[in-house]
Amino acid sequence: MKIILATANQGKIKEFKSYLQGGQVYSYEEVLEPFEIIEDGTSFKENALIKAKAVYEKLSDKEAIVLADDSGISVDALGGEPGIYSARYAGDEANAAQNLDKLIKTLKEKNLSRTPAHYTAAIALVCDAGAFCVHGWMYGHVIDEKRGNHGFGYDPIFEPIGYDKTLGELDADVKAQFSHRSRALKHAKIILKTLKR
Ligand code: ITT
Repeated sequence: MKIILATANQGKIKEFKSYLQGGQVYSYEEVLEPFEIIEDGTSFKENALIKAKAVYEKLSDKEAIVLADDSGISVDALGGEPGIYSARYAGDEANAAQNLDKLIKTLKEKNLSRTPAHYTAAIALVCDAGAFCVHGWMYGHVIDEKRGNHGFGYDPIFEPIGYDKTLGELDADVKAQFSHRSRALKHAKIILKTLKR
């Protein structure tokens, strides 16, 4: 089973490759010339499907399955922000560190030192049998300071429910047990089995 990941995010690629051990898993940049994908959907699901379809269209190997992940963090006290705009929170060209710093700054401005938040992942699968999408969530709190450097993106400020440590401080295998991405991937694996790939 050849799986092509329609993501350029190195943190996601690392997690997918570890969660899908045993399969032939490649990032799309390993098999295609780089090209821009415009994520103009209004939900995680729409954006995940846009990315997976864009990559599948360019592939010459139509037997492959493309997986895309659109994800983000939503803070209840900020009305769900940054949500689907998590990758662009500090501006269209912003990097992960700038997005994280902006969220910390916003939390401090609102005196939110520890407040409920959750991650969402929509995983789209596109192959010759059609297009599918599944979701996973991870609930917890965000804090207004960075702790630890494991994971990526917003992980240094996110404490999963039941932990007083951030994902930056916890080992990758702890995150793998209940992350939004691994939960969505459990559903995706059922579809992969049904497709007998
Ligand atoms: P691709 O579109 O190429 O996949 P991207 O980083 O732009 O890469 P998204 O549009 O899905 O991906 O944005 C996801 C944002 O949410 C991005 O800022 C991530 O850092 C953050 N994020 C998603 N999952 C995360 C996780 O498990 N840990 C930390 N941050 C995460």
